[in-house]
Amino acid sequence: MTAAAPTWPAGFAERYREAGWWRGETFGGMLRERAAAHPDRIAIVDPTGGPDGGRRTWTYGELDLRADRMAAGLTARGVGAGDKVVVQLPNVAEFFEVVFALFRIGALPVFALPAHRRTEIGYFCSFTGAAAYVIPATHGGFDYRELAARVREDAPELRHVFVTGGDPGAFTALSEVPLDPNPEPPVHGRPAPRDLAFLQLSGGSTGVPKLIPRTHDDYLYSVRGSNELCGVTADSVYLVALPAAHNFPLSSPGSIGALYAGARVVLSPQPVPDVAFPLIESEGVTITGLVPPLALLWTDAAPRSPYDLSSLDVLLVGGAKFSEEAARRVGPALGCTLQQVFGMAEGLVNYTRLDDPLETIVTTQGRPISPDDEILVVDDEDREVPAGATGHLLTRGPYTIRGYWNAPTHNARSFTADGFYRTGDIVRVTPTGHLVVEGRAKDQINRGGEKIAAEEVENHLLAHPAVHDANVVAEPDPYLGERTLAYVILRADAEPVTGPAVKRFVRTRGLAAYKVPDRVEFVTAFPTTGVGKVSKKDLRAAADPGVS
Ligand code: OOB
Repeated sequence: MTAAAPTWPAGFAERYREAGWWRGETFGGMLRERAAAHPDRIAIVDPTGGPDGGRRTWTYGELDLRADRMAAGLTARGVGAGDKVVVQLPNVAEFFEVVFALFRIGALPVFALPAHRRTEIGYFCSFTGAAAYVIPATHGGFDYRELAARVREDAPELRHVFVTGGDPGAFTALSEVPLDPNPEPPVHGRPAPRDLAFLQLSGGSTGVPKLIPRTHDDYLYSVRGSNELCGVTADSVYLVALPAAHNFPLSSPGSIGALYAGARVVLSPQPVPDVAFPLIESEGVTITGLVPPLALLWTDAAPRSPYDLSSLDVLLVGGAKFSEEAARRVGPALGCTLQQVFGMAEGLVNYTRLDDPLETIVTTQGRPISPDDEILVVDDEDREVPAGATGHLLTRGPYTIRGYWNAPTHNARSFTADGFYRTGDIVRVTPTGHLVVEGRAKDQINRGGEKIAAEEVENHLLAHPAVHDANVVAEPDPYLGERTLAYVILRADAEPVTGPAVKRFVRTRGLAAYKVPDRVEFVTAFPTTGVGKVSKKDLRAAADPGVS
């Protein structure tokens, strides 16, 4: 199938609607309803977003109006239904103003992370033919205007760059986009619930990242289901500690979950205890989500912290495997319930339940949101393994995509003929239906929740004039879980080169810093399989003696 976004066959769609999973909701409509029901409740707290760097809040009514004004302004500038807009914003209130405006227009946000650089952003812009790109002026000491200038050179279709939080330089200030203080709410091109809402990024295991097409109906179901399982109500206060655009803090249950419930979203500029703990105390945060390295940091810091963390009810931990020992420390240290989450931007999300026995919470990664989430555990030949045995996780369901956006070749590999997504994760299922993640078959490094496609880094290494061949694998790291090890064979006639020089080279290629190999090891040959292919399995085993 060559359609831009493969979708659910009619029979499945009908079933998901009949079951009440898909309720015909849209993001724009959802916000409108919440704003009508409780206009004066606070929706967004941006602790440093005020004019003087102070606290700024938007009520549901304000967010709704801002989204309409922004939608009208973007429409006036020619951003229309179906256009792609690369959104690369940190945890600031404008993130929500922009994405809800795009949702209302029916334009698709392409969610980039603040860490992405020229290589990634250039690819997102050219692959999607993006009409606009939204950035902060600076963030974390980095000037995104310079990045935008470089990106624009290679992206002729990019008509607009909008800049928030500082001097826009050669571009347009985001605050200048809304022209009409009381615009007519957008009607034309209003998206239907089954339409695409946005493109999310995949962790990836291939040379170029794949884009994940999510619809209004399917995503809002995963959010509604998450709220129920995570206990999110109108009284909850969700702290966005991880980058706002990532699927975990967006929807599990995340900021969108909180807005769906009519709750309050607090944006933490950084996820570290020094920044997040004071916010937990001052804003009365009840729930948040972290990747394992940050959960370790919080667990270590909490007992010595002067801040009152007693409002925190639930800490979700996911994105990478959380060790049982670390999981056991969360409750006592933070005085809250741990909820493990094993999710993926492609869809399927598993949670331990708040009332699961502690042993289940600390030793499993949870079970699916939906009774209609189908789970298959198969061997290398796609045959189901006996109950409880370990194998490849395949899944299909009401909020798991049926294919990546514009990627028929990938799709043939990543999905079975009957529509199951090959997650690349190795799992087993306990008698209670909980999943335990035992490993990974995809060629990826999970660096503390940040996913790195080995092939992407290998391609950058191969561009170095002294490099003959390269293979990138994970090696264990006590804090991150995994870090990146690059095995490199130099050309026989090459000038000698050091590991740090190779890392510097990769850095100059303009990609996110977390993808630069942590360590480079020079070798003269790679182990091979019986048929003479490089054996990543043996390379991984050499990097981690614990792996078979
Ligand atoms: C989340 O989403 P992605 O798309 O960045 O990464 C998905 C992959 C999974 O296929 C798995 O390999 C890994 O991340 N993963 C875990 C895990 N949670 C995710 N591996 C072991 N244990 C876990 N608890 O990472 C994501 C999306 C929504 C909610 C939470 C995480």
